[in-house]
Amino acid sequence: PQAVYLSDYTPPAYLVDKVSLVFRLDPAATRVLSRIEFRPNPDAAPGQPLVLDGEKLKLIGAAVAGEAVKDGDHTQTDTGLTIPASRLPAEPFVFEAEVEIDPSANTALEGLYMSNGMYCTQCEAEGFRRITYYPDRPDVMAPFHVRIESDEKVLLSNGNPGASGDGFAEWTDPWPKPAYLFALVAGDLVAAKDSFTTRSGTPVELGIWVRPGDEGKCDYALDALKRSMKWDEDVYGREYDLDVFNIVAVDDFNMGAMENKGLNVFNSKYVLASPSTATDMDYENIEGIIAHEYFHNWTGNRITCRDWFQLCLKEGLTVFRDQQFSGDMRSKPVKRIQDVLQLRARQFREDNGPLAHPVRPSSYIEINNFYTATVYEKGAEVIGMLKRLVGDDGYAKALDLYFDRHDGDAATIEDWLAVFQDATGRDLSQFGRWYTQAGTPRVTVTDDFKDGTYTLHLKQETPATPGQPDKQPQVIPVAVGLLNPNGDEVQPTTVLELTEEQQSFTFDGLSAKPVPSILRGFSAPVILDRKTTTEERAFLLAHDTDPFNKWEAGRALAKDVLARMVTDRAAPGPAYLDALERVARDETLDPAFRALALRLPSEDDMAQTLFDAGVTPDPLAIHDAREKLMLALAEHLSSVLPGLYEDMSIPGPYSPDSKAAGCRALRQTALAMMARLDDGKTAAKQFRDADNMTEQLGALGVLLSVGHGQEELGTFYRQWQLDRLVIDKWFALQSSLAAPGKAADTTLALTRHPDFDWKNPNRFRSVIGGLATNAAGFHDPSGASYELVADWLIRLDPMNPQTTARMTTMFETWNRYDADRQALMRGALQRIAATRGLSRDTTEMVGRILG
Ligand code: B3K
Ligand code: ZN
Repeated sequence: PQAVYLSDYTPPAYLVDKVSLVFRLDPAATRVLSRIEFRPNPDAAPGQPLVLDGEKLKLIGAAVAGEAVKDGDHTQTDTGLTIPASRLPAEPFVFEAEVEIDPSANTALEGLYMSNGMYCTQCEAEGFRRITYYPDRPDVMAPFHVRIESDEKVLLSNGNPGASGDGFAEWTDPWPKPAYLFALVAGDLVAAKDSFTTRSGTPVELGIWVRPGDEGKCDYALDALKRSMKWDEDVYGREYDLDVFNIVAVDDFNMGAMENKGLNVFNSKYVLASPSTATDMDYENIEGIIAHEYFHNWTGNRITCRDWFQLCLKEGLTVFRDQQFSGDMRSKPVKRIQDVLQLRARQFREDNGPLAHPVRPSSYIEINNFYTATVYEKGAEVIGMLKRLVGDDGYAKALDLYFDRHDGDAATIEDWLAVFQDATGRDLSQFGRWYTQAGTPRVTVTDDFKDGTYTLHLKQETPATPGQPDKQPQVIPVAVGLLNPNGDEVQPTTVLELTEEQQSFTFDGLSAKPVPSILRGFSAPVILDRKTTTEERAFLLAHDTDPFNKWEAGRALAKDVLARMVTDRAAPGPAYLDALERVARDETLDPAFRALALRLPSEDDMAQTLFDAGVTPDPLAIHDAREKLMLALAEHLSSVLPGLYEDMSIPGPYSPDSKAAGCRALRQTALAMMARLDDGKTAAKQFRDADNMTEQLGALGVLLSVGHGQEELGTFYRQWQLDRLVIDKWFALQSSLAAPGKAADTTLALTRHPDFDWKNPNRFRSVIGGLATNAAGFHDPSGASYELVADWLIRLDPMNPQTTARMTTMFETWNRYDADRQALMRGALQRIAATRGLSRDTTEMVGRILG
């Protein structure tokens, strides 16, 4: 397969002034009639052929300027249609085509496909070319008019509704958009409706479209949508710009959701919620994803990307915005901690392995493989750093300028940085390296104290990554505060700008050597390396005024303890246990924060931490140590836990609000520890009594993790067998919590369950992806799990390359492990690579992982 390079970018030869489409829907033979008004691009070389993308299309007929295009007038390949310049008028012209497509055969879930008998589309990144011939690239933007002809009850597309009647509906989207934002949905749907009036007084009709029977599960999503619309007005000054905003829930979907203009399409998992079927985490995800897709209306749709290398322009910024929103709706510190946990679990992991790539990559084979944690989450961190460096006012000015200057544009990262330079006067040339250099910088800190002056010596180093052996220093905002030995803050948070490879920063007039609190709020996506003592960590856990670093101190303590348990079989010492007891007892702390502080680092996180420290991680030893630490902690806290468990129970009906969810999170943490002492009795009772999914599923998970719960699994299944989303949880729980030696067999048995509908991405991810989160089970020394996963990826690939390719990342950490596991993992990957007819998506991923 051919790679595409950023450096090869050329502007489109033809621009589009208007698109009109007619869809005659039929499951196996849908006709798409297109009428496209083209005009030569004044910024491109003249006299070029018209190159249209098109895949899996049956061309019925085409015409240029009203004249049929005959054989020999054009070249048709399986990737598109080219009409030579000699056949094109020099002036604007109309291209028309009729094609036939087969949605029922579309298992890749890209383009127009069917899910549970309903028609839906997914066009980002390059799915529109499976609908009709078109210049399928984001820098070609045009208004669309769509007519859908079908007997389906509900016919939806982008923009505002137009004429409709028996068997047809028309939609007009006045806002120029790239084809990847096109959407069409048709089916037997019902809507939960509401409305929102924008701040300038324009009413917007809101609809969430679901299958009949699900309309009662849309309240939370609707509420989250209204809060998102209001927030974007209040915080970014951005109003919605159409008469309607529709969301459709779809069961078969390759990812979370899609921001199509005026018609978002969602994985039903991120829309539907009721207290008895959705967990607190589901509610939180729904809120965040509804917001994310809505915010794309300005950051992504009104201003889009010039080319797919600029993906972080819309994704990094929109993630940053949804994180801000969730922080405002819930607890800012807790949200920050959760985001950093995610960043480390997904992005640091990626950055440390063979798939490391810059936030703005410079080449790709399959763009769908670059919707990564680096583009999204590190992309958001980069914006957080920009904001820190230019200040809140600078950020606000820059964003206003961005919207003013680029509304309607397909923009680049250079445009984005220029806006910040112009609005604030700050030179951002060095900052630009955050977009082009891959790898997680390591910042090493040493300090000294003399005559009242405290000095921090900072050193940065970014490791080599694939294709990038040498790195330049980046500008790293390091937020620092200083505490007196008595616990008072003597230096409030200040941002040090580390721009050189090594730099020292001094603080004068101190009466004693302070305790530094470094990288407050996780002010940069780096690994902080500083030799320190258990006492100092316990001190910061007790006294730091920065909630992130307070949590971080506890986390570092836990990691130290766990590492020593793994490497030296050391027992957990009192410093750690006492420090956590103080957290557990501290009622001034937010329950959600306490839950996070009491939770142990994940096994995968520990594997990475040990690997970073030069130790080859043994997943079984890590699992064992973590279980032991959990037990030690439970024993140490045995007098606190029952009270905590009781205090955190909330009377009255379930409410998904963040305060209640925080109490339940702490209660769940207590329950997990108590199960180590009472053999799961409290959990079994909670399972029986639960009136909401958070507590029911929480109890079931705890039971499984202490070797019980078989009976409850049966009860749960019988109760929920008709609810797909709940049964996904039932599957995921079993593969992710199976005891290490039983994980492969358990997962194999699950794949033989009659409800294992492997063609449904959610179900496949629950079972096979669940095994990936079971670190000790996945890395079974026999290699049985690796083989099982490889078998299933090989089976899924011809059906659904995108989901298959994404899931190969289960193997991205192979180079952390011992020689035997490395050989087994590489063997599984090679077997996938050797599969005849492997998709280019999976071929690219496996090739990069093998290196
Ligand atoms: N933009 C979509 C992701 C599309 C993925 C294509 N493989 C969802 C989002 O980030 O909002
Ligand atoms: Zn997005």
